[in-house]
Amino acid sequence: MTDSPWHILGAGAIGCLFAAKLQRGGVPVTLLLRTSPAAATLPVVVASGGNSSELALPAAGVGDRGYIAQLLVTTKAPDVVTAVMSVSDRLDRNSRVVLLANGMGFAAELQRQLPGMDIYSGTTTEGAYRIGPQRVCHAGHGRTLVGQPGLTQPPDWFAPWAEALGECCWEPNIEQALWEKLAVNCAINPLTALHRCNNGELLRNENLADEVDRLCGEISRVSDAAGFTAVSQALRGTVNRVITATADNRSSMLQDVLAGRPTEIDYITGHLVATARRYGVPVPCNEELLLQIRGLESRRDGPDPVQR
Ligand code: KPL
Repeated sequence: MTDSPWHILGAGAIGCLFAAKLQRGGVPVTLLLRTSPAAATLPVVVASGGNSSELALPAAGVGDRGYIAQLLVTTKAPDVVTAVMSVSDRLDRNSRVVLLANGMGFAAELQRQLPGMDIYSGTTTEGAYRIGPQRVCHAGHGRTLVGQPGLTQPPDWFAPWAEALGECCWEPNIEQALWEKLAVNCAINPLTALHRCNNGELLRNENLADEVDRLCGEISRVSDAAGFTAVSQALRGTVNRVITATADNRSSMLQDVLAGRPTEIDYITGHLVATARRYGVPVPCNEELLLQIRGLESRRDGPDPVQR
Protein backbone atom coordinates (compact mmCIF):
# COMPACT_ATOMS: atom_id res chain seq x y z
CA MET A 1 0.00 0.00 0.00
CA THR A 2 2.95 2.36 0.63
CA ASP A 3 3.54 2.28 -3.17
CA SER A 4 -0.01 3.44 -3.84
CA PRO A 5 -0.21 7.10 -4.78
CA TRP A 6 -1.25 9.73 -2.29
CA HIS A 7 -4.42 11.20 -3.76
CA ILE A 8 -4.48 14.91 -2.96
CA LEU A 9 -7.86 16.51 -2.48
CA GLY A 10 -7.68 20.31 -2.61
CA ALA A 11 -5.38 21.46 -5.40
CA GLY A 12 -4.84 24.97 -3.96
CA ALA A 13 -1.48 26.46 -2.98
CA ILE A 14 -0.72 24.06 -0.12
CA GLY A 15 -2.08 21.03 -2.02
CA CYS A 16 0.08 21.75 -5.08
CA LEU A 17 3.13 22.54 -2.92
CA PHE A 18 2.83 19.26 -0.99
CA ALA A 19 2.13 17.31 -4.19
CA ALA A 20 5.26 18.78 -5.79
CA LYS A 21 7.46 18.13 -2.72
CA LEU A 22 6.20 14.55 -2.31
CA GLN A 23 6.64 13.71 -6.00
CA ARG A 24 10.14 15.24 -6.06
CA GLY A 25 10.98 13.10 -3.03
CA GLY A 26 9.88 9.92 -4.81
CA VAL A 27 6.45 9.57 -3.17
CA PRO A 28 3.81 8.94 -5.89
CA VAL A 29 0.92 11.43 -5.94
CA THR A 30 -2.29 12.05 -7.90
CA LEU A 31 -4.07 15.40 -7.76
CA LEU A 32 -7.82 14.96 -7.47
CA LEU A 33 -9.65 17.66 -9.42
CA ARG A 34 -13.33 18.60 -9.36
CA THR A 35 -13.73 17.65 -13.00
CA SER A 36 -11.80 14.91 -14.81
CA PRO A 37 -8.76 16.49 -16.48
CA ALA A 38 -8.27 16.27 -20.25
CA ALA A 39 -4.75 14.85 -19.82
CA ALA A 40 -3.30 12.32 -17.38
CA THR A 41 -0.85 14.88 -15.97
CA LEU A 42 -1.16 18.52 -15.02
CA PRO A 43 1.75 20.97 -15.32
CA VAL A 44 2.32 22.66 -11.95
CA VAL A 45 4.82 25.48 -11.45
CA VAL A 46 6.38 26.15 -8.05
CA ALA A 47 8.24 29.46 -7.66
CA SER A 48 10.61 29.90 -4.75
CA GLY A 49 13.30 32.49 -4.02
CA GLY A 50 13.61 33.74 -7.60
CA ASN A 51 13.67 30.23 -9.15
CA SER A 52 10.76 28.31 -10.53
CA SER A 53 10.36 24.69 -11.53
CA GLU A 54 7.64 22.91 -13.48
CA LEU A 55 6.45 19.40 -12.72
CA ALA A 56 3.98 17.15 -14.48
CA LEU A 57 1.73 15.88 -11.70
CA PRO A 58 -0.61 12.93 -12.32
CA ALA A 59 -4.21 14.11 -12.06
CA ALA A 60 -7.67 12.55 -11.98
CA GLY A 61 -11.24 13.65 -11.28
CA VAL A 62 -13.01 13.16 -7.92
CA GLY A 63 -15.78 11.41 -9.86
CA ASP A 64 -13.40 8.88 -11.47
CA ARG A 65 -13.42 5.27 -10.33
CA GLY A 66 -10.68 3.37 -8.51
CA TYR A 67 -9.63 2.57 -4.98
CA ILE A 68 -7.94 5.30 -2.92
CA ALA A 69 -5.46 3.77 -0.48
CA GLN A 70 -3.95 7.06 0.71
CA LEU A 71 -5.66 10.44 0.77
CA LEU A 72 -4.20 13.83 1.73
CA VAL A 73 -6.84 16.53 2.25
CA THR A 74 -5.67 20.13 1.80
CA THR A 75 -9.00 21.91 1.31
CA LYS A 76 -10.25 24.82 3.43
CA ALA A 77 -11.71 23.69 6.76
CA PRO A 78 -15.41 24.13 5.81
CA ASP A 79 -14.88 21.85 2.77
CA VAL A 80 -13.03 18.96 4.44
CA VAL A 81 -16.00 16.72 5.29
CA THR A 82 -17.89 17.28 2.02
CA ALA A 83 -14.71 16.74 -0.01
CA VAL A 84 -13.85 13.44 1.70
CA MET A 85 -17.46 12.25 1.52
CA SER A 86 -17.42 12.94 -2.24
CA VAL A 87 -14.84 10.12 -2.61
CA SER A 88 -16.01 7.94 0.31
CA ASP A 89 -17.13 5.15 -2.05
CA ARG A 90 -13.49 4.87 -3.20
CA LEU A 91 -12.16 4.46 0.37
CA ASP A 92 -12.38 1.55 2.77
CA ARG A 93 -11.19 0.87 6.31
CA ASN A 94 -7.69 0.12 5.06
CA SER A 95 -7.41 3.55 3.47
CA ARG A 96 -5.48 6.20 5.36
CA VAL A 97 -6.58 9.82 5.36
CA VAL A 98 -4.38 12.76 6.39
CA LEU A 99 -6.22 16.03 7.11
CA LEU A 100 -4.08 19.14 6.68
CA ALA A 101 -6.40 22.10 7.12
CA ASN A 102 -6.57 25.06 9.48
CA GLY A 103 -8.79 24.77 12.50
CA MET A 104 -10.33 21.87 14.40
CA GLY A 105 -13.58 19.94 14.55
CA PHE A 106 -13.69 18.39 11.08
CA ALA A 107 -11.69 15.28 12.06
CA ALA A 108 -14.26 14.35 14.71
CA GLU A 109 -17.09 15.14 12.27
CA LEU A 110 -15.49 12.85 9.67
CA GLN A 111 -14.84 10.08 12.16
CA ARG A 112 -18.57 10.18 13.01
CA GLN A 113 -19.51 9.87 9.34
CA LEU A 114 -16.87 7.24 8.51
CA PRO A 115 -16.48 5.17 11.71
CA GLY A 116 -13.29 3.11 11.81
CA MET A 117 -11.52 5.19 9.13
CA ASP A 118 -7.74 5.59 9.74
CA ILE A 119 -7.58 9.38 10.08
CA TYR A 120 -4.41 11.40 10.79
CA SER A 121 -4.14 15.15 11.37
CA GLY A 122 -1.46 17.58 10.38
CA THR A 123 -0.57 21.21 10.80
CA THR A 124 1.94 23.20 8.77
CA THR A 125 3.59 26.58 8.84
CA GLU A 126 4.68 26.28 5.18
CA GLY A 127 3.71 29.53 3.44
CA ALA A 128 2.36 29.30 -0.10
CA TYR A 129 -0.01 31.27 -2.27
CA ARG A 130 -1.36 30.96 -5.79
CA ILE A 131 0.06 33.21 -8.44
CA GLY A 132 -2.07 31.76 -11.24
CA PRO A 133 -3.80 28.56 -12.27
CA GLN A 134 -1.51 25.71 -11.15
CA ARG A 135 1.18 28.26 -10.29
CA VAL A 136 2.27 28.46 -6.67
CA CYS A 137 4.69 30.74 -4.85
CA HIS A 138 6.45 28.97 -1.98
CA ALA A 139 6.75 32.12 0.13
CA GLY A 140 8.09 30.75 3.40
CA HIS A 141 9.66 27.49 4.48
CA GLY A 142 7.90 26.06 7.49
CA ARG A 143 7.44 22.96 9.57
CA THR A 144 4.82 20.25 9.25
CA LEU A 145 3.65 18.10 12.15
CA VAL A 146 1.56 14.98 11.61
CA GLY A 147 0.06 12.58 14.13
CA GLN A 148 -2.88 10.56 15.31
CA PRO A 149 -4.25 10.81 18.84
CA GLY A 150 -2.75 7.99 20.92
CA LEU A 151 -0.12 6.97 18.32
CA THR A 152 3.27 7.87 19.79
CA GLN A 153 5.43 6.18 17.14
CA PRO A 154 5.19 7.05 13.43
CA PRO A 155 3.61 4.39 11.19
CA ASP A 156 5.69 2.92 8.31
CA TRP A 157 4.16 5.17 5.64
CA PHE A 158 5.51 8.28 7.38
CA ALA A 159 9.28 7.88 6.75
CA PRO A 160 9.12 8.66 2.98
CA TRP A 161 6.93 11.67 3.80
CA ALA A 162 9.40 13.05 6.34
CA GLU A 163 12.23 12.60 3.84
CA ALA A 164 10.35 14.17 0.92
CA LEU A 165 8.94 17.12 2.84
CA GLY A 166 12.06 18.10 4.76
CA GLU A 167 10.94 19.69 8.00
CA CYS A 168 8.18 17.20 8.70
CA CYS A 169 7.97 15.42 12.05
CA TRP A 170 5.74 12.86 13.67
CA GLU A 171 3.98 14.55 16.61
CA PRO A 172 2.98 12.17 19.42
CA ASN A 173 0.80 14.90 20.99
CA ILE A 174 -0.93 16.09 17.82
CA GLU A 175 -4.04 17.29 19.70
CA GLN A 176 -1.91 19.79 21.62
CA ALA A 177 -0.12 20.91 18.43
CA LEU A 178 -3.46 21.46 16.68
CA TRP A 179 -4.83 23.27 19.72
CA GLU A 180 -1.80 25.57 19.86
CA LYS A 181 -2.24 26.50 16.19
CA LEU A 182 -5.97 27.03 16.81
CA ALA A 183 -5.19 29.28 19.81
CA VAL A 184 -2.81 31.42 17.75
CA ASN A 185 -5.31 31.64 14.86
CA CYS A 186 -8.10 32.66 17.31
CA ALA A 187 -5.93 35.54 18.57
CA ILE A 188 -4.85 36.80 15.14
CA ASN A 189 -7.17 35.86 12.27
CA PRO A 190 -10.60 37.28 13.21
CA LEU A 191 -9.17 40.62 14.41
CA THR A 192 -7.13 41.12 11.23
CA ALA A 193 -10.16 40.17 9.10
CA LEU A 194 -12.43 42.58 10.95
CA HIS A 195 -10.00 45.50 10.92
CA ARG A 196 -8.60 44.61 7.48
CA CYS A 197 -5.04 44.94 8.65
CA ASN A 198 -1.80 43.00 8.26
CA ASN A 199 -0.79 40.82 11.20
CA GLY A 200 1.83 43.33 12.41
CA GLU A 201 -0.84 45.96 13.12
CA LEU A 202 -1.99 43.83 16.07
CA LEU A 203 1.21 44.83 17.91
CA ARG A 204 1.63 48.35 16.49
CA ASN A 205 -1.89 49.56 17.31
CA GLU A 206 -2.42 49.87 21.09
CA ASN A 207 -6.17 49.23 21.01
CA LEU A 208 -5.70 46.11 18.91
CA ALA A 209 -2.85 44.93 21.16
CA ASP A 210 -5.24 45.27 24.15
CA GLU A 211 -7.82 43.22 22.28
CA VAL A 212 -5.21 40.52 21.58
CA ASP A 213 -4.47 40.53 25.36
CA ARG A 214 -8.14 40.01 26.21
CA LEU A 215 -8.53 37.26 23.61
CA CYS A 216 -5.38 35.50 24.86
CA GLY A 217 -6.68 35.65 28.44
CA GLU A 218 -9.90 33.90 27.43
CA ILE A 219 -8.12 31.39 25.16
CA SER A 220 -5.66 30.55 27.97
CA ARG A 221 -8.53 29.83 30.39
CA VAL A 222 -10.17 27.49 27.85
CA SER A 223 -6.79 25.84 27.17
CA ASP A 224 -6.36 25.18 30.92
CA ALA A 225 -9.88 23.76 31.21
CA ALA A 226 -9.28 21.48 28.20
CA GLY A 227 -5.96 20.23 29.65
CA PHE A 228 -3.61 22.15 27.34
CA THR A 229 -1.77 23.96 30.12
CA ALA A 230 1.53 24.08 28.19
CA VAL A 231 -0.29 26.08 25.50
CA SER A 232 -1.95 28.46 27.94
CA GLN A 233 1.25 29.30 29.83
CA ALA A 234 3.16 30.30 26.70
CA LEU A 235 0.27 31.73 24.68
CA ARG A 236 0.85 35.50 24.78
CA GLY A 237 4.56 35.01 23.93
CA THR A 238 3.75 32.54 21.15
CA VAL A 239 1.18 34.92 19.64
CA ASN A 240 3.65 37.84 19.79
CA ARG A 241 6.31 35.73 18.08
CA VAL A 242 3.93 34.68 15.28
CA ILE A 243 2.71 38.26 14.78
CA THR A 244 6.31 39.51 14.57
CA ALA A 245 7.38 36.73 12.19
CA THR A 246 4.36 37.32 9.92
CA ALA A 247 4.04 41.10 10.43
CA ASP A 248 3.70 41.91 6.72
CA ASN A 249 1.30 39.03 5.98
CA ARG A 250 -2.42 39.12 5.51
CA SER A 251 -3.93 36.35 7.62
CA SER A 252 -5.74 33.60 5.74
CA MET A 253 -9.05 34.88 7.15
CA LEU A 254 -8.43 38.42 5.90
CA GLN A 255 -7.57 36.98 2.48
CA ASP A 256 -10.85 35.02 2.48
CA VAL A 257 -12.87 38.10 3.48
CA LEU A 258 -11.21 40.28 0.82
CA ALA A 259 -11.80 37.62 -1.84
CA GLY A 260 -15.46 37.19 -0.83
CA ARG A 261 -14.91 33.55 0.13
CA PRO A 262 -16.38 31.78 3.18
CA THR A 263 -13.94 31.94 6.10
CA GLU A 264 -12.76 29.19 8.46
CA ILE A 265 -14.25 31.00 11.49
CA ASP A 266 -16.51 28.09 12.54
CA TYR A 267 -13.50 25.76 12.74
CA ILE A 268 -11.28 28.33 14.52
CA THR A 269 -13.13 30.65 16.94
CA GLY A 270 -16.29 28.52 16.58
CA HIS A 271 -14.39 25.47 17.85
CA LEU A 272 -12.88 27.47 20.72
CA VAL A 273 -16.30 28.84 21.76
CA ALA A 274 -17.88 25.35 21.60
CA THR A 275 -15.05 23.98 23.78
CA ALA A 276 -15.44 26.89 26.22
CA ARG A 277 -19.16 26.17 26.57
CA ARG A 278 -18.45 22.49 27.23
CA TYR A 279 -16.20 23.47 30.16
CA GLY A 280 -18.33 26.43 31.31
CA VAL A 281 -15.58 29.02 30.64
CA PRO A 282 -16.88 32.49 29.68
CA VAL A 283 -15.36 33.83 26.43
CA PRO A 284 -17.32 37.02 25.60
CA CYS A 285 -14.63 38.62 23.40
CA ASN A 286 -14.27 35.49 21.26
CA GLU A 287 -18.07 35.10 21.06
CA GLU A 288 -18.36 38.70 19.87
CA LEU A 289 -15.72 38.15 17.17
CA LEU A 290 -17.45 34.94 16.06
CA LEU A 291 -20.70 36.87 15.56
CA GLN A 292 -18.97 39.73 13.77
CA ILE A 293 -17.14 37.48 11.30
CA ARG A 294 -20.30 35.44 10.68
CA GLY A 295 -22.04 38.79 10.06
CA LEU A 296 -19.37 39.73 7.51
CA GLU A 297 -19.89 36.37 5.79
CA SER A 298 -23.65 36.76 5.57
CA ARG A 299 -23.18 40.14 3.87
CA ARG A 300 -20.74 38.58 1.42
CA ASP A 301 -21.38 39.77 -2.13
CA GLY A 302 -18.21 38.79 -3.99
CA PRO A 303 -14.68 40.13 -3.76
CA ASP A 304 -13.94 43.31 -1.87
CA PRO A 305 -13.68 46.25 -4.35
CA VAL A 306 -9.97 46.67 -3.53
CA GLN A 307 -9.37 43.10 -4.65
CA ARG A 308 -11.24 43.28 -7.97
O1 KPL B 1 -1.86 30.76 10.28
C1 KPL B 1 -1.99 31.93 10.03
C2 KPL B 1 -3.10 32.29 9.13
O2 KPL B 1 -3.09 33.36 8.55
O3 KPL B 1 -4.01 31.46 8.99
C3 KPL B 1 -1.11 32.95 10.68
C4 KPL B 1 -0.11 32.23 11.55
C5 KPL B 1 -1.94 33.87 11.51
C6 KPL B 1 -0.27 33.72 9.71
O4 KPL B 1 -0.96 34.67 9.01
